[in-house]
Amino acid sequence: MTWNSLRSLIDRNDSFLISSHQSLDGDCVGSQLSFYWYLTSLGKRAVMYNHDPVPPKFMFLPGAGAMVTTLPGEPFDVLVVLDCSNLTRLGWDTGKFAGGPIINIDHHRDNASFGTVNIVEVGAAATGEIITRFFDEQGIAYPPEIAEALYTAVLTDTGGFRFPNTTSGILHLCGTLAEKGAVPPKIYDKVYASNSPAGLLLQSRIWSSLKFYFNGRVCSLEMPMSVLDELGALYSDSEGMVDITTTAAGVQVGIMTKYTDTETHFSLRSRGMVDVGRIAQKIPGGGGHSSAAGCTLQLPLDRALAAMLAIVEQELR
Ligand SMILES: [Mn+2]
Repeated sequence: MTWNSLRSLIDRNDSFLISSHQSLDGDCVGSQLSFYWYLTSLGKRAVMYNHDPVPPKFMFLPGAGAMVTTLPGEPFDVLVVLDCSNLTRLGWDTGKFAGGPIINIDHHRDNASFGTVNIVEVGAAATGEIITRFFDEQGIAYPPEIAEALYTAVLTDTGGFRFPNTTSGILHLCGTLAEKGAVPPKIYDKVYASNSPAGLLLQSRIWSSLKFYFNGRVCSLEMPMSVLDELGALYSDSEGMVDITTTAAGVQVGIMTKYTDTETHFSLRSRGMVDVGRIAQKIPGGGGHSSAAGCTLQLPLDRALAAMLAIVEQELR
């Protein structure tokens, strides 16, 4: 039923602008590449535009070089928003699409159902999972490079098959993607073994900030944004570090801050006992999943961290 409304909206229109949330992750990139392929295979005009550039580790995916960070001047019939819970999180002004058709495909539970067609499955491990099922259930045959893009989406949103969303269903789905041409060790190598020297130096600097709170139930890391320029490292070089904070025995919540003099961003992780999505939602603009979420406070690090720790403390077991 839902697929029908998606397909008929696509059939009725000719041009599509595809976008995802700020700070693109593997699910954003893989979902966009697969949906872009689908639309262009139908003879539609499509552009992938995002507020942020593709992180270098995802540039191995064929077509990633076509993703742009400048909003094209020409009009589009339809806005396609993938893996993004609301229009604000896109990070760019969607005003010119107001009142027009919007396709919204996502798995974030705080999705605002802002689309004309909303395919929001909070039980899906990744937006790439939803798109894979769309292709498979509709008999849409895709080439190996699209299987690779979709596999990357699922791999990264399951934390490399570590998060609680790693179910037998998702492993079967990835098996299907491997049969269709995704090569798991190649993709693992590109996504998780692609550190630059500057990236490793950045990580060593961030590790030196490691702290524990509340009898070891909370673990935190800190990254001043100024260190990126100092070391010639990229924001994305710190990705995944917050996931390691919750590998210490006894840690219930992992926190990573990224801060300037006036603003502190929090990445939050849980190993299951605490719902960090609920914590992030207490901050305006914050949100995410129960095991991985984020929010930003317009405060310097010390005051922001004190405020966050006070909220987290109430949720600890
Ligand atoms: Mn996702």
